[in-house]
Amino acid sequence: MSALVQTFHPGHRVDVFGRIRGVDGGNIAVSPFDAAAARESIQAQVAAVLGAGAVPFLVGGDHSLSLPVLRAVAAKHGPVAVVHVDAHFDTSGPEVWGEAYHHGTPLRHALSEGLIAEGQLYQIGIRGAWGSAEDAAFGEGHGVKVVSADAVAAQGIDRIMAEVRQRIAARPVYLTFDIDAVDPAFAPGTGTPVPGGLTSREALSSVRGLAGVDLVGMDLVEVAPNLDHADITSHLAAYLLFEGAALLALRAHLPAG
Ligand SMILES: [Mn+2]
Repeated sequence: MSALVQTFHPGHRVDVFGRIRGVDGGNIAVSPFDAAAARESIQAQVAAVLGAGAVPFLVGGDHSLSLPVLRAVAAKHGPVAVVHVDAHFDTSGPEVWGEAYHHGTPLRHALSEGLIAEGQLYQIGIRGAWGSAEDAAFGEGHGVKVVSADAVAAQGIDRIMAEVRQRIAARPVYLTFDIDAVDPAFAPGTGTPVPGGLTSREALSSVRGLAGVDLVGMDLVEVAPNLDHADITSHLAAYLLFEGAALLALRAHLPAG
């Protein structure tokens, strides 16, 4: 992505890849037939990245990816704060299709398994129609802080992220960014588009607004290049990952190398 994104961040005034070293770890090999085995493979390979002292950044792929990653992250750091930018809660139960594990359920399992610190899930960009009034109940029962896309428009993303940052304080934080949080006008290349979402500028600011936090991992999921137009969505995804890398650079103490 270096051809798309130069390395100096003008907002933070930091040369991101002068401060941190990044490596493309390639693809995680997973079974195409056995989802449980795929989750175990993902968890093991992310655990290896964490064990090497690196901060994993994952590019999906569907959002079911986040559960095994969070299992590995919590195994190292304990329960973490999670910033979840998405149109959807992703706390569905198995009642719809009879399957407990899919791209609509990773946050439900992460909460149930205690991978997320008490009161430290922040869901930003939520909107669209629900199955029923009960859709919000699971998160409410776990003290989830929900910021709708309308609230972002009304209050401003910078103010919202300042509050999130203050509540997270020194906790380790994992960022899971579903590209469908962004309005389909700015990110058409995704499987479950919902009108009324974040602008690309708000999306970038949602990550930039975490400056100073202890980021221990990130994923960027649900990009579907086959549904994209003129690489709009892929370019935004690359810039969102760059914003995440900039968060690491801000806290890096390593010399360039
Ligand atoms: Mn999602």
